[in-house]
Amino acid sequence: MRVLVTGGAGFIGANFVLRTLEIRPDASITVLDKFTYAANPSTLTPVADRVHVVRGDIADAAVVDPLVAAADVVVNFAAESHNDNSLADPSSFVQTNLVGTYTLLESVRRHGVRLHHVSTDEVYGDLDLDDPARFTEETAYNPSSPYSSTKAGSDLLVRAWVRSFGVVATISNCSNNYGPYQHVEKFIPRQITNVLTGIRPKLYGDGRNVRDWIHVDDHNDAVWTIIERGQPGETYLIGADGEVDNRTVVESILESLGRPRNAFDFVTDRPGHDRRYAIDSTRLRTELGWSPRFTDFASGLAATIDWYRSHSDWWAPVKDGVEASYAQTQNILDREGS
Ligand code: NAD
Ligand code: TDX
Repeated sequence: MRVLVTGGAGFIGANFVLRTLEIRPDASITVLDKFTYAANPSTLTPVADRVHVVRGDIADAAVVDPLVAAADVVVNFAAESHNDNSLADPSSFVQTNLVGTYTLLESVRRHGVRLHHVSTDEVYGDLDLDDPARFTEETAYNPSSPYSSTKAGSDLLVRAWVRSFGVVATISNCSNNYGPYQHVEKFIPRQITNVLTGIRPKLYGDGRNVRDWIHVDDHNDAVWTIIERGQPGETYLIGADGEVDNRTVVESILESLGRPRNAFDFVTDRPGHDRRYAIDSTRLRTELGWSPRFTDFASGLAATIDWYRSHSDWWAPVKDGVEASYAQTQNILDREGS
């Protein structure tokens, strides 16, 4: 199978490439990636001789078209993915998440190629902490941020191209991923690398917001399950029953690294901060037979902490810049709040 992986140099896409080489050695992989700040070229260096890497933009039809024409399936991981960045400047989110997805859709339509579109549970908005409900495939879209609204828009484009033009596509909406090769702007790697570099972890607001954590390999195995067994035109939710509040995550990281559990700071909250996400993945489990392998978040987190501890060469070059940018954002939020 010839697989075009867009966004294959980012966190989840690169893990998808590495795992595919392991479990489907016959697959022929091409990566199309713009190599924004979020990509780390060194992630794919060890497999450079087994993957064809193209530097380019999913919103550039001239680049996209020949690559799509030469593929059996396109798996779209390419996106602007960080909520905090989308609050500072939404423009690249509109461009990549909406115009980029549109460009891919027009190309798979022209060439009759199958698409799997990777999306997020954030399209459903948030839940109260005490709400017994979880998101299902039937939950109404209600996104909160520029990031999640552009992801929601991209999903709706895919659905419309399926219905109006007969494009063969599936969509998955997954919960929060953790694991190796995640950019240090994101919550878990930020706090691990903060502790490793002598900075106190930073918790937004009251720290009680809940995320539903899933290991990135479980997400990517689910994506393969949907590519192979999913019904064209359908949406599948991916989650591993991993609800944990942010404060508990930070306390676990501190404890694992031998620091007092209270050695963190509360900082000004993210504007519009979603309270809780929770996925009901019954459909994926019962209809397609997928189940997660990493069912113990504590041990998955411990392995992730070990990975960051032993791979400072991967993250250290960008750590100071990320923290400088967060400090600037916090100053602005503090000024606006006072
Ligand atoms: P990431 O930011 O780590 O990686 C995104 C990749 O896309 C980067 O390599 C970047 O260079 C590339 N890219 C950005 N704009 C591009 C463009 N215009 N053309 C080509 N490449 C471009 O993101 P991630 O965390 O790996 O997320 C991948 C996908 O999974 C996204 O669609 C995201 O919405 C979705 N998702 C992420 C999570 C999560 O917890 N991280 C959860 C659910 C869904
Ligand atoms: O320093 C921090 N302190 C903090 O308390 C950071 C960076 C985050 N947080 C909180 C905000 C969230 O409640 O931690 C939680 C997780 O934050 P992020 O890592 O920014 O993730 P989130 O906003 O939940 O979105 C993630 O999951 C869904 C991904 O970034 C998205 O791409 C994906 O769609």
